[in-house]
Amino acid sequence: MFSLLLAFTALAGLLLVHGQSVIVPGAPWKDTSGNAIQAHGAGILKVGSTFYWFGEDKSHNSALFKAVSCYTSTDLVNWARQNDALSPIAGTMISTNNVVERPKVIFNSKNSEYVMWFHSDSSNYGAAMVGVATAKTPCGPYTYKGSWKPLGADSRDEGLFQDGSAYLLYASDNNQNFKISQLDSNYYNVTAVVSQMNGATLEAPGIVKRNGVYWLIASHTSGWDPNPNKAFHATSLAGPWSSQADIAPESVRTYYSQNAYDLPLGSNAIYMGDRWRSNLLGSSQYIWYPLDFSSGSPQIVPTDVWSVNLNAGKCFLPRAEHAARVERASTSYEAENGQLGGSSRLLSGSAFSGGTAVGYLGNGGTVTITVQGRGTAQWVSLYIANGDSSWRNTTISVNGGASIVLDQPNTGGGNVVLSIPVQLNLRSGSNTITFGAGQSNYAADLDKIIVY
Ligand SMILES: [Ca+2]
Repeated sequence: MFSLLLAFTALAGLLLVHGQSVIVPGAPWKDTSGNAIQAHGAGILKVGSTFYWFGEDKSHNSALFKAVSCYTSTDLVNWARQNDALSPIAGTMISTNNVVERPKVIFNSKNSEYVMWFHSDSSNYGAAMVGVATAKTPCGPYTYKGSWKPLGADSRDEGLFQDGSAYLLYASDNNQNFKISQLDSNYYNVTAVVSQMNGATLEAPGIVKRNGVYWLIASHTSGWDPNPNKAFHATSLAGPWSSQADIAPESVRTYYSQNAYDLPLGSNAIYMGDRWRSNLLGSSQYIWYPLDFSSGSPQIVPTDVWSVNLNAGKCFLPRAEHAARVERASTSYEAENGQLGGSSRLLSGSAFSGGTAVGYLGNGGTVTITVQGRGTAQWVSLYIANGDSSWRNTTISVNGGASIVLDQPNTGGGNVVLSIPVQLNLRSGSNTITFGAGQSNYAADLDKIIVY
């Protein structure tokens, strides 16, 4: 298991003005300059003690190419934006009318060169190519070498894996067959398919090697919408690959995310996914969770607020059930124990904590929950159910103050619960938090909240 110890300093440092110390999946992530991190479809490269995060800049809320961004961090929490690693070139396959997705970078020691591979496509995803670019420094800027179909076949979602040699992992043949192909010694092209999973319909691949076993983690194909990502294992990259296994309960659709990268950490790993928001792509969020291998098969540990001890190679999980271990405990409050107002009412459901949630919030229905605060800004996770096919939102008012609006994804069913974080300023001692007031639309059903 992951260490369940919580360093006191992890929460004590929560509000450092000049640095965050915790990872909050699904929150708006800011860089060290205070701007939204734009690095979707992530690829991570480690050079010395520095992590480089490459990704798609979707600040223009479009799938078309704007830039491959490059961020640096030494703690996986505080990220500084550097120069763009790759920028559009008119008249090529990386123009602003093209698609550049899922950039991944590896180091080629033979040429002392960083090599970036990405999904290179036309605006209608009909070209289905890989693109390659190179640089002498991690953030580049990279020099574009070209785009093509590897070995003449489609390549859309892709990743790279290094294990002595390097390999391209990619969705091929109209996303029907999944392939792993070896790269040449320069990492400029592929040489041969080493494994092919026919009919696998996999996207968004990553591989983690553990104790001689290769674990392929990938989603299936459902466009921007989430699906239950799966794990496959083999003792050789050439296979045979196992049948698929769950990395999370199927109903939660990988906690509304799609795999982007899987970063080894000690004997476990970190799952790094995207919560795509197709109609507002730049607001797509990052869902990073500990990936626990202790059961023998990788399992996401859904943790609202957590931290990483890179020296120990461990994730720290300040979960409510372990609150007794920590001085600044998180506390769970059932919504049904709050004060219902207007047309809100109790809902029964086996997925709800205590078997009950509060529904019909918004459009005249409210619930007010009294919580204890520490006199500072604190993370609060809302456990919600939204059975619609689209997102909802809720107003939140603390101690009767001005409301903020928190977006609430569809959870995949009215009896499927996901947690959504928000940071609220709480005073020391008792606070009231009111949900759903002053909005004409319905908010998601509220099961409980956890105050961290
Ligand atoms: Ca409840």
